[in-house]
Amino acid sequence: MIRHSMIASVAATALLVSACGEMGADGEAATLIGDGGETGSSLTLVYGNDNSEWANDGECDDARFQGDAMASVLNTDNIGQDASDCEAAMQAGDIELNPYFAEPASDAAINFGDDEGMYPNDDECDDIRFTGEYAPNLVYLPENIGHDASDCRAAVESGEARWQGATATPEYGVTLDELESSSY
Ligand SMILES: [Ca+2]
Ligand SMILES: [Ca+2]
Repeated sequence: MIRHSMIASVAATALLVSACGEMGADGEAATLIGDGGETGSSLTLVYGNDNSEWANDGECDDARFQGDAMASVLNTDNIGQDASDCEAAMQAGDIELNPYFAEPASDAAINFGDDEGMYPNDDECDDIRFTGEYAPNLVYLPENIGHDASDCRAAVESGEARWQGATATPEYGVTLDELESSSY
């Protein structure tokens, strides 16, 4: 799988999160469970690169995370592109993985969340944790992570959408730069 080869190649900048490991009593949010139906295995969380325009500004701009060291305004285009800031904040204990990105043991175990996002019930899965052929045409907002449950559940059940989870190289959809330089 693409994700596994990618993980191997960037292991040097990665944080190993064990499903039963060192994150401590409140480590549930950062616990990842291996895919392929296995439980109790570990998965490597890849921070990615520093290509974001907000890299190295002392705040984590990657919407996969949450906590005190997060930037106040997030944008999904920065997922996987603010590695140094986010890794430093994680090591300092100032951020954690948003629990919505924890790897489910199976599709049946996905926590779809609720319908409190910006675009519920419009027959499009607007949560960047999922992808599919439709994804390049969507504008993803951090506000929809875990908050477009009915649409995304239906899309997964129909096969239109699939889980991409905490990958550092998601399908970003229409980015802000593209929006600003076009007539979207
Ligand atoms: Ca940053
Ligand atoms: Ca929707």
